[in-house]
Amino acid sequence: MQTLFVTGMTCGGCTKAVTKAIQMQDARATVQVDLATQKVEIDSKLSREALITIVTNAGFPVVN
Ligand SMILES: [Cu+2]
Repeated sequence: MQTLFVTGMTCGGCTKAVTKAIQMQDARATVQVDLATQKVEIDSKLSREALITIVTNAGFPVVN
């Protein structure tokens, strides 16, 4: 399980966009978004660096 803090997510559409962007690279990834805390928990074979790149490219800057 990897945790990213992601800015700019405001609604279910953003949640879906982040989830889909990750699942395009790893179809079996599970993604859990908490909009209130901007925390995204990801269970995936992808590296942390890859996940940060994917989420950032989807339009949501990653804090750490
Ligand atoms: Cu949204």
